[in-house]
Amino acid sequence: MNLHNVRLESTAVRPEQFPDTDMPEVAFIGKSNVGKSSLINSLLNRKKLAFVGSKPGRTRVINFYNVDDRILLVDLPGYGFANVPKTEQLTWKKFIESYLYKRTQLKLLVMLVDIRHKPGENDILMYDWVRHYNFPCLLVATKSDKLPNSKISTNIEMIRFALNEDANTKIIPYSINKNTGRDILWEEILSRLRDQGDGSSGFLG
Ligand SMILES: Nc1nc2c(ncn2[C@@H]2O[C@H](COP(=O)(O)OP(=O)(O)O)[C@@H](O)[C@H]2O)c(=O)[nH]1
Ligand SMILES: [Mg+2]
Repeated sequence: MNLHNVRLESTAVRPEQFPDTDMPEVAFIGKSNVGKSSLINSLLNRKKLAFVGSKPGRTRVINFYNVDDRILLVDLPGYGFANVPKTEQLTWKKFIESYLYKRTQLKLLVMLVDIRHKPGENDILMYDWVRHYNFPCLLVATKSDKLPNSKISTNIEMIRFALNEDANTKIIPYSINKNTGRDILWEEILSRLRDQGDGSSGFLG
């Protein structure tokens, strides 16, 4: 990845608007405000490509970022809004599911949780779904700069325990301010895409 050619490929509010490409997709999922868009910017070395909100946003769009015409990074709308009407939540759920269930280009999920907090009910539901379908997924604990270093491993263990995972499951602490985790996450993403070995991923090597 040389990241020379990074751009917004498309923005979808309906499944018909998902881009018609055969690039492998890596989708970022997690609570609203957990840092999905920031993480995408950080991975891509861009400051303002993906929209970062100071308040929990209510965007219901899916943004696809084209990375060197090799991969699409997909910024999914966050779950777990307070004060969102049930009908709106249901629409959101259906939209996300239309992506997660049907998108054959989707090769890997990156699920984000805030390193400071125990994963919530929605995180656990999401992660149960991932496990149920045995979906390739990397776990990232965001905002690690907000914790003293001495607490990082304790909180990683707390998250691991809440998600019912064992010591073999990597959870990558990440800080967009300190760039912590960036190299490891890129490595993991590329290696997981290569491992898919579906014949179309050879170009990643
Ligand atoms: N300190 C710190 N703040 C972060 C980090 N990642 C995201 N944020 C902040 O968290 C807020 C929400 O980020 P955003 O990327 O919009 O979250 P999204 O709703 O999941 O896309 C913004 O104010 C970001 O600046 C991080 O690693 N460290
Ligand atoms: Mg966002």
